Amino acid sequence: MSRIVIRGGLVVTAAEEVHADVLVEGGRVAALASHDSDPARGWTASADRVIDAIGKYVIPGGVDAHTHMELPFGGTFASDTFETGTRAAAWGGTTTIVDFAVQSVGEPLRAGLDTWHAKADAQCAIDYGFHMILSDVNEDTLKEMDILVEEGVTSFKLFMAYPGVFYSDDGRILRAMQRGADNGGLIMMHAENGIAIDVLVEQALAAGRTDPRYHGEVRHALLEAEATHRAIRLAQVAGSPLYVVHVSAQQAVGQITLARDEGLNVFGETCPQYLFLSTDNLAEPDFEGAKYVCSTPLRPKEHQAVLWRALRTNDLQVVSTDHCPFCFVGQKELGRGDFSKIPNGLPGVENRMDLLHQAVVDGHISRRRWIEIACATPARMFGLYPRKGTIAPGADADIVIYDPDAEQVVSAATHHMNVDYSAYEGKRITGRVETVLSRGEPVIDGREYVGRAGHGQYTPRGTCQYLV
Ligand code: DUC
Ligand code: ZN
Ligand code: ZN
Repeated sequence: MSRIVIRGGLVVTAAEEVHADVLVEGGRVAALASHDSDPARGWTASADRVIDAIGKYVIPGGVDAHTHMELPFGGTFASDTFETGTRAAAWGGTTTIVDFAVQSVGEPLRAGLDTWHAKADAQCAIDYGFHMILSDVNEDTLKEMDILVEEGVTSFKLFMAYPGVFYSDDGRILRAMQRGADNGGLIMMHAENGIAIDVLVEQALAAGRTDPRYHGEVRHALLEAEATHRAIRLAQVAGSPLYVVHVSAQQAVGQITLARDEGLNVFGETCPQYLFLSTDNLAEPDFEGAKYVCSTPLRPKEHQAVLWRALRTNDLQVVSTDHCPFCFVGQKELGRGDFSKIPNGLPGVENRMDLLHQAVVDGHISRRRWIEIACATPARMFGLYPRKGTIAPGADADIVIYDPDAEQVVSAATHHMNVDYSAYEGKRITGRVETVLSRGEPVIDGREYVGRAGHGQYTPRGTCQYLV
């Protein structure tokens, strides 16, 4: 059994920060001991490998609970495969993703899940699990939900947006929530009023408002807040927990805060794009704004402070990426002259841990909160803790050696995602991943990729660990 010692770093988890040496045995964390204490010296003497982490942080690998590798959308596919996307994730210090398998209308859940297994099998550099997108709630698929929960697919995304594609009406949503209340499945909601949005899209296009910035205008913040409110009340009626994905509008945060103050099991996620980008990006000239088209959309800058505050006060609990990359050339360009044809989604799986470290440097969040919102809470929310999301005896040795002082400039020229632009091009960041272990195996070693497609294992999940 291989023994690795990570020596001299500051171990940061959601719970504490301690100068400790970490012993990894057989792919798991075996023990922590005070740096250079007698036991730690003993491990070092007998280790197969000692990783020097002096001056570095030793943090749990990131858990990105919201990615869309190879997602079919708007007549094209998200440009990262499971191979390229999980490799890029590792470069950015993420060691687990939870991607979304998609049920097509008229098909069983099983068919969608099998398709996503086939896409990911033997391709991934890091471990992965699946949520299931429910596009067609009916008697059969409700029964299938029970089976999937038993198998470790314990969360189901529903859409109040995208009529005719992923959309579910309130009755279907209520039924899925009632089933989730019974079987322990967590309902994840894309909360935007898609019926109203489609009216506004039609009106905008008819009036000649075709540029990317109108994507942000028609997807009104109040239509996110209204849908968030409705989802919360439907979940309350069903007696089910609710996880609202990609929250971007301050009015939607307000609805979640209210629900949590009422004691409801309502949770919220936001994404780096809503914390660092804004409608100013959507308004960039020469169709450059298309690079920033995603849904929910980017909001005016003023919303950012509300999102940061909600992350500090735990009104929002998770930062995931909603990684859904489309190349500018040939993909985003499908929407030249009609913003509604721009495939929705931004790349980011490689950038999340660094951007959130920058938020630590900038004083938005503490170091431990960084690890909490990016590692520990997503692991708990989606039934992966304590195997993932922390550094503790028995946990998988998914560990990142992070240099908090390194300077980097984000660029498509140097990133590893399979997409021809960066949403954060030119942004200066303090902090950088140096080495990444996945179950004790190096994936990134001193800024060199040493991983392999197929190392990453499918990871069935338990149910949400936050329910009260
Ligand atoms: N939002 C996006 O931006 N892309 C894919 C699906 C979604 O809900
Ligand atoms: Zn969504
Ligand atoms: Zn998504």
